[in-house]
Amino acid sequence: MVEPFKNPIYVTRPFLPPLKDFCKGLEEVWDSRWLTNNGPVVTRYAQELRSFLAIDNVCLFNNGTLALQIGLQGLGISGEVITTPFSFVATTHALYWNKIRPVFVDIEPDFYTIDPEKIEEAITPWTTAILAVHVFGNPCNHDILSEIAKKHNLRLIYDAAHAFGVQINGKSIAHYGDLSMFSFHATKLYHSFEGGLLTFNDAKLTRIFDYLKNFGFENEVEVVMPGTNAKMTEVQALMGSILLPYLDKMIQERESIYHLYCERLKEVAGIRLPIKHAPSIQYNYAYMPVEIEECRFGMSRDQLYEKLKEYNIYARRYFYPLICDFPCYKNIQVQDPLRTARNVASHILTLPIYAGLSPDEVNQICDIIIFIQKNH
Ligand code: T4K
Repeated sequence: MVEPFKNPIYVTRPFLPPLKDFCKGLEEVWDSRWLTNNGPVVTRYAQELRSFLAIDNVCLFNNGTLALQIGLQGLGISGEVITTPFSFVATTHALYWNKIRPVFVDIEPDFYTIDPEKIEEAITPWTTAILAVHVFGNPCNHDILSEIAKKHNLRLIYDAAHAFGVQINGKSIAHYGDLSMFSFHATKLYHSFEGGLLTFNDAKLTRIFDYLKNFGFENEVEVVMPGTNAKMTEVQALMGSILLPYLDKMIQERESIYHLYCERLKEVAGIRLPIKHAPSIQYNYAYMPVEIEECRFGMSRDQLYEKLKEYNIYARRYFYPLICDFPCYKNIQVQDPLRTARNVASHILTLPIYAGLSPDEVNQICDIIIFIQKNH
């Protein structure tokens, strides 16, 4: 017999710094009375991110969705963009808000990132870019994607919402493609309450993004483009800045949770664990996705998901349904049968993982999963 958790165990919980450190930082904000509109904390935080990522061009936003929307607009993307349906809906919303038609293609089965083999057949005269997602922090196959993008003169944009802290051969994933967007939402491994970051190599884009996120203001009396309001606040930047030195520790904690899950669940029939990354990839352990194979596990993913709630465990089915199946996108014609994406979306379950989840709790979650299976 296994006991349910007394308190709910969610798929994630935000990491928080010591409250006194945050309050100390707030004193500076209080003293300056500068709360938003590119204040001193945001400016300093942008500089910290530049050195942390070893990249010259960064632009901060109040959330990842607006960062991506503005990124696409600033790059002048239009027409059709090839993207993945296996993502959070914001990936496609950012296209839609730019009046761009999403062209959904399949994902590959091991890391759930866009399948490069499906891209060329989806290119039309209207295609202007590829919007790929480093889903769960798994890096896309950049070498092949950039080759295709170059060959067809397309922009390569990464939704890197999940990938902060990921490195390839010691270099941040922020360096890849024409543009990357990171989300600093509270549910991410690293956060600024809410927040978004664009990283890019073309320095000329900085001015455009700065206009677009601040109503297009050049100065008090000139508006040079119809921008919106997407600025990060001082308090958001303060949280981001205080948390940056904790990033390695947060990743290490998640890494041990991840390995503990793998160790405990490897013998359980019908649970497919994540595939190991190549040694060149320093992964961030952003999510703990497993696939539940009904015939071997003995119950469906949805049955397990519901049953876990009885034990106070709130796993999530990221990303089900596929974006193209939401009513607002159902009218878009999809040529690709999306076999892998459909299969993954109906089997995926993301288990709780966050800094602060104790080994005892992970063991209890695994005991409960095994118990549910045996007693079904
Ligand atoms: N692209 C991709 C690939 C993304 O995944 C996302 C966001 C974006 C773009 C857009 O970036 P942002 O504009 O959000 O910066 C959550 C997040 O809201 C969303 O940011 C994230 N992806 C998505 C994958 O997950 P929900 O609807 O699942 O969140 P919610 O409120 O159900 O939270 C999940 C669990 O986290 C809760 O059960 C409890 C826990 N939680 C949540 C919050 C907000 C806390 O413990 N504390 C909290 O403050 O979307």
